[in-house]
Amino acid sequence: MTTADRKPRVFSGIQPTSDSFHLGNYLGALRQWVAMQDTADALYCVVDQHAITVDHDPKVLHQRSRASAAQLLALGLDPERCTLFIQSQVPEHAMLAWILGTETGFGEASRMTQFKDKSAKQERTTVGLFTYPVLMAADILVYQTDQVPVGEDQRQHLELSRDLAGRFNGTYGDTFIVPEPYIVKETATIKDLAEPEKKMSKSSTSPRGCLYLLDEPNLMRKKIKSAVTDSGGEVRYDMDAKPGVSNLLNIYAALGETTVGKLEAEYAGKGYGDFKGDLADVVADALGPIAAKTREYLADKAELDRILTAGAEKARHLAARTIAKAYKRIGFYPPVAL
Ligand code: AQP
Repeated sequence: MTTADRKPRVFSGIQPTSDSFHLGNYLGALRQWVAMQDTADALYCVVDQHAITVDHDPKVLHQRSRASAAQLLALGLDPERCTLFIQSQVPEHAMLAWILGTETGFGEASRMTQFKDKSAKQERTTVGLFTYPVLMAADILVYQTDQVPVGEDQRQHLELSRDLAGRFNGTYGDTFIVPEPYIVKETATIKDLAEPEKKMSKSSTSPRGCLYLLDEPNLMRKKIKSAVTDSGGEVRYDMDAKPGVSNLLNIYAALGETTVGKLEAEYAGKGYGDFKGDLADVVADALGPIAAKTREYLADKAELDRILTAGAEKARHLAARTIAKAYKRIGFYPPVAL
């Protein structure tokens, strides 16, 4: 079957490295995941194998993988319309990562900025953290993915995936689809609320900088109201001169389903106080219900795990086809059936 005969294949993953996803994850990626269920053949994955590239506690990792899946369902992923699974349940990702690692230049991998950032924060840096982008390429290529909805911070890794697909195809013959990034410009990088020159991240240095989807609505309101804004009281979009207000405008436009231009007109002549107060309500209304829905999914662990196992079986079926092709191309014997 060619790409023209089928819906575009979409794949993306998220790490279970915190108890709750944050607003950056949601607007940068997860909202697109939900929307693309209807337009694409979508596979979404909780990438627990990526999560062990930094220090972790096995028990906590296991709980967070399940809690991550529950949040994804609470956000609107529907197992009838997409394939949702846990990465480690599909060993083909790691099988392909080994092959792709042998195609990756050491210098090429050394240029990955996420490795530089994350290794600087760790006491102990591992080969696994270094080869993270190769595993990510395998995640994507093993499903013959057309589009990958991610935030801007993943663009460089996506480029590597494209390069590896093209290189393998050129050397061994057509094997992989070369994937395209799907990055929504307006929400490509949601900034930290306390330090708007940095991206919002769970490793924020300020407790008010990162807005978690499972925060209590009142805490969400407080975080928005105490967000760093800029000098001058004008609600105007200017990412260079007014990064704090511009970030809030992007968040408001995305969650309030309006545009930055309309918001600028609406708040002309009004101060930051009114603007932040209204945004606080928009955020709390949009995200507040997620916590209760997540708890509902977590209340029936057996059903949740059944959904994930069914997703992994579906995913594995597709991944095994690519592995068979790649193994043949590279000169391996086929994997034996159990
Ligand atoms: N601030 C952001 N703006 C837009 N998109 C973002 N993403 C992450 N932060 C932002 C996107 O979320 C998806 C999942 O990424 P991840 O698995 O790397 O998530 P994370 O580990 O939770 O990201 P953090 O918080 O940024 O981690 P640390 O603190 O470890 O660096 C991806 O599509 C990503 O682009």
